[in-house]
Amino acid sequence: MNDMTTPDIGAASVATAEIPPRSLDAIRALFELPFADLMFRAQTVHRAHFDPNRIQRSTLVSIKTGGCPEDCSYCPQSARHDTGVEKQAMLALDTVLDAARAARTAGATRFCMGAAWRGPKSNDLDSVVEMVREVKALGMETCATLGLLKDGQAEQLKAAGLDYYNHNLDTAPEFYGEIISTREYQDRLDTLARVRKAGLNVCCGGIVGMGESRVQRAGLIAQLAALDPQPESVPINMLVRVEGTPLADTPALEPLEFVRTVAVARIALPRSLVRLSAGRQQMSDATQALCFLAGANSIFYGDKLLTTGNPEWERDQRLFDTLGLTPL
Ligand code: SAM
Ligand code: DTB
Ligand code: SF4
Repeated sequence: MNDMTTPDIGAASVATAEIPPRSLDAIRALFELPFADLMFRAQTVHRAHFDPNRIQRSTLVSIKTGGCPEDCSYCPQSARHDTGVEKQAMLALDTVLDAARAARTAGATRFCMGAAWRGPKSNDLDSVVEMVREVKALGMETCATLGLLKDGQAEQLKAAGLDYYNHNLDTAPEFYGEIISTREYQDRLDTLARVRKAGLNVCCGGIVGMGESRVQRAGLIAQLAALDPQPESVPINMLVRVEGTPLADTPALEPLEFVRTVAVARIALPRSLVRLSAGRQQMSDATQALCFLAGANSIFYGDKLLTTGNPEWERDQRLFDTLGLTPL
């Protein structure tokens, strides 16, 4: 028999699918929903904008590793933390192109070049420009994550054929000071504005599991959702707790709380590619499957992120086969 007091979640969700919540209160309320209701809403929004069985794949390469002057407390590449990551000079162009070809062969459509800098110096940028031009010529989408950009640098990258620039807000403004002291939240927003003004696609997300509260996770999503236009790609990273970093002993975030965060991101950023990013190697297949169900439709693909591990191509292929997922 029908229980007439049960709310019609289906109709309500479809009706609200077109008006993404942006206020902190509305985003906080999503986190508080019963899990099944949250997942249903996220799937409904996801299906309104994407094929739910297709996943985009990006491969990362660290073009310049370690020795970074910044003090990001999660990061194994900061010179201030003793993590065993060796400082390395910039990779040669040929090495980068070999990695890009291997990623293309494995099925990645986007190639993301990361550098452990506060921001690129002018001669650094000349080398990256060359890499972007050549990777683009291989027929891949190009992405770079080089830190803070000065006026004119985003335009140089755009002219070389860069498609996306990744720069994360990392966390909520209220928690940010606990994590990083060498650059301000506003510096990040300024770089994002320069990237947008140059006509580049924006890839911007954050990290969870750094000891922030649920309200602060909502605060991060609210900041991302308030970017206008919203970022085309939104990486949601689960903190990789690296020995030697100040966050190494942070208690692990419950996997289902991570899934909730992905679902809320999907609802608040309905048209963005939401990327299940760092932390997949430490996740079960079941948790990853829930993240895809929650609306994640992109991953980092390849057995390394920048300095830490990522599932091997073969494991991801098996997971895709099991779940009936195909590349986007
Ligand atoms: N140095 C540049 C910058 O910080 O903008 C670009 C590279 S930096 C490593 C890119 C992003 O990687 C950071 O913003 C952060 O979100 C993410 N990241 C770094 N270490 C991480 C970790 N241990 N776990 C999860 N994400 C991490
Ligand atoms: C992003 O949001 N996550 C990626 C990419 N953008 C550059 C980096 C994750 C790094 C994880 C730690 C490491 O491998 O050093
Ligand atoms: Fe440097 Fe980027 Fe790591 Fe911060 S996140 S220490 S800026 S490489």
